[in-house]
Amino acid sequence: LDAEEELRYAIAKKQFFMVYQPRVDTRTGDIRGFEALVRWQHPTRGIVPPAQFIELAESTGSIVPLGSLVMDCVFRQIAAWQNMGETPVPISLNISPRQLDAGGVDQQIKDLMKRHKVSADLIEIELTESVMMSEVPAVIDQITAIRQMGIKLHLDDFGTGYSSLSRLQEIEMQVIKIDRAFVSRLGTSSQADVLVKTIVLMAKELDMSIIAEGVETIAQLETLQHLDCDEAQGYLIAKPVTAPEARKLLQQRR
Ligand code: G
Ligand code: G
Ligand code: MN
Ligand code: NA
Repeated sequence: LDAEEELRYAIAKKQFFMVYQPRVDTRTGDIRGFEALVRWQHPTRGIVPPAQFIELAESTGSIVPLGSLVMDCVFRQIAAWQNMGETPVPISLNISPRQLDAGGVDQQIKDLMKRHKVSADLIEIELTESVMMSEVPAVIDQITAIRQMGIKLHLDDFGTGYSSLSRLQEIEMQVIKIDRAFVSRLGTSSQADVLVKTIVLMAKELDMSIIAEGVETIAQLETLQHLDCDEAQGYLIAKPVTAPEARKLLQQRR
């Protein structure tokens, strides 16, 4: 099998599972939500991270059935936590440009919400700047429909693409995630600090909340508290963990 066939086979066999990385209130440390991240449970290679297959999935179109698998898994998990009586926090899903190009993502989410009795405040969607800058009407329509369902939109990897500020306002995203490239440079130069400070101020001005990604040190977290950044995510707080571990974190940390 070549890589493309192998991935298609893996999707058909559902060799994937989700891990969950918490994001916390910068001041209190309380868990405010989890980001769902896909992993490939490969029969011989072990656990394969998305860096090794998402690009191929996108270029071959396999991201569409894989994305469906991911959404299904996440909604099932939320329903399971609800049925255990767990006080829920929102779970965010990454959606690739290619999934929106294929269409129907809004309807898929609507159906899953209904089937699993998951309310709009428990699911959030992470989109990159390139998606947000799309001029394709069908893509814009899906994003608008998702937002109108009451689902919060995160602008992922902020600062790495080309967001136009006017477009930011138009689309009405609720959350900005500052890319870890900026977070990792915090404290190394006054310039890096000013950059993050400016992004935080801009987010507040636009009435968006702000999450710093890739927080790895206490110094970075303290700087983010000082800059009034709302939430933090990263290895300092927790690596992505399995669903049972995520539940344990939730019971300990809020
Ligand atoms: O988990 P990890 O940091 O290795 O993820 C790397 C990247 O892969 C993330 O930045 C994210 O954009 C992408 N990714 C992870 N999980 C998913 C998923 O379920 N769907 C999509 N479309 N992308 C994902
Ligand atoms: O593009 P996206 O933001 O969805 O990517 C999330 C990815 O970043 C996940 O694959 C996750 O494993 C990784 N990640 C999460 N926290 C950290 C961190 O503190 N440092 C680094 N280097 N990577 C992180
Ligand atoms: Mn993300
Ligand atoms: Na990111």
